[in-house]
Amino acid sequence: MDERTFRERAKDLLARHSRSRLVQLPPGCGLLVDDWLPPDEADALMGHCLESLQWERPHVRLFGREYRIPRRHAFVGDATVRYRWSGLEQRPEAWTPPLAALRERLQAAGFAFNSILVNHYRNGADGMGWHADNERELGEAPVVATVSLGEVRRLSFRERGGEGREAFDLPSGSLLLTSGAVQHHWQHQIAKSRRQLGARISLTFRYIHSIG
Ligand SMILES: [Mn+2]
Repeated sequence: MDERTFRERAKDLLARHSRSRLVQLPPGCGLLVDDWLPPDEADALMGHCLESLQWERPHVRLFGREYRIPRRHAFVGDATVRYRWSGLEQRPEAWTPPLAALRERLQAAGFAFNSILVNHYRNGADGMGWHADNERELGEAPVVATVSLGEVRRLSFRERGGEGREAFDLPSGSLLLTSGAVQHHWQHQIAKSRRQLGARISLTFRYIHSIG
């Protein structure tokens, strides 16, 4: 999706949510909606994900080294989608009704997705290092939607080859949408923390194209 279309659709959402703001990640941008889900709905969805999804902690290859990811993850999507990352090829598990309903809502706002990469950060010792969501199967300008549940964690951004730094504390029930240019020009991470932190789940909606 091009930047102009993203901004137009983001503006529609901005007008409908009082606790929302546009954030600049030049030349891209993001839309942060703090109250996308009411608290009780966010809690119920977190319980649903913990009970229903097939959680794994796979070993991945990164920079020639094999290690076990410091978090749990699950992958949900349309049956034909395949996700390749860090030497793995993953088949999705099927949409559950609550997750399908969440996708419908994003779709109604003009953002199409066919899968969710779900991460479970069990406590402050879990995290994710610097990276961009720029795998080839995400296409040229991938919009990513992140719905956060549970503990507030800080998502940090750093500009590639530049001085830009941004960070957002993502509350339970919030939605962060990032435009395609963000993945080209910025990296992001969930830093580990020495503080006592409860569990957080992030639902990261993507559109994965099939590549021959
Ligand atoms: Mn990511």
